[in-house]
Parts: sequence; structure tokens; C-alpha cells
Amino acid sequence: MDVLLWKVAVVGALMMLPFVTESAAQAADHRITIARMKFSPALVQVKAGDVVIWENDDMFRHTATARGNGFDIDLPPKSEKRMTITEDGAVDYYCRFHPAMVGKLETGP
Ligand SMILES: [Cu+2]
Repeated sequence: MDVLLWKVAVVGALMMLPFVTESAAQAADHRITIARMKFSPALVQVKAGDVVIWENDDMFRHTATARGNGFDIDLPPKSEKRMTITEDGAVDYYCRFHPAMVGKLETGP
């Protein structure tokens, strides 16, 4: 009887493992707010599957535009848009209307 209970406990613990692993790798949401002509936070760690929520809190239209290929998100005043990260890696981005506005997405270790 004791041995049987012990086996049940081990099997139960093993069955839990995949769920623990899965939640550790779960996609995350990252909010990047534009206020007073600045992306904040300007540097965000992302990984494939994560979602970036771009929020323009300014009275001006902005964009979040990747250098090279990637994304070009149009952000009218007081709007927000969601974008799913499709692959790991680093991307510098800027605003097409205000090139001094810059930020970076990168994949952490
Ligand atoms: Cu802008």
C-alpha cells in the first residue's frame, strides 16, 4: 500500500513537469508607450511569440518602424496597436515622422 502511494506521487510529479516548463516559456506582453516624442521603455527584451503593445499617448501621429525589413506600425494620436514578435533577434526602430525618436527590441540570453 505504501509503495503504491509512493508510485502515484512520482507519476503525479512527472506529469506536472510539462506544465511547469510550458509556463516558464509562455509568451509575454510588453507595453511601449510614446509620450512627449519618446518611446518608453526604449529598450525592451522580447522573444518570438511575445506581443508588443504600442501606445501613442501624444497628440501627434507617430510610427514604430523597423530599420530594414520588419514592421511599420502607424500610430495616430491616442491610439494603440498590438504586434506579435515572430522571431528572436535584435531590431532597431524609429519614427518615420521624427527620426530622432528611436528604440530597440532585442532577445535576451
Ligand atoms: Cu513620431
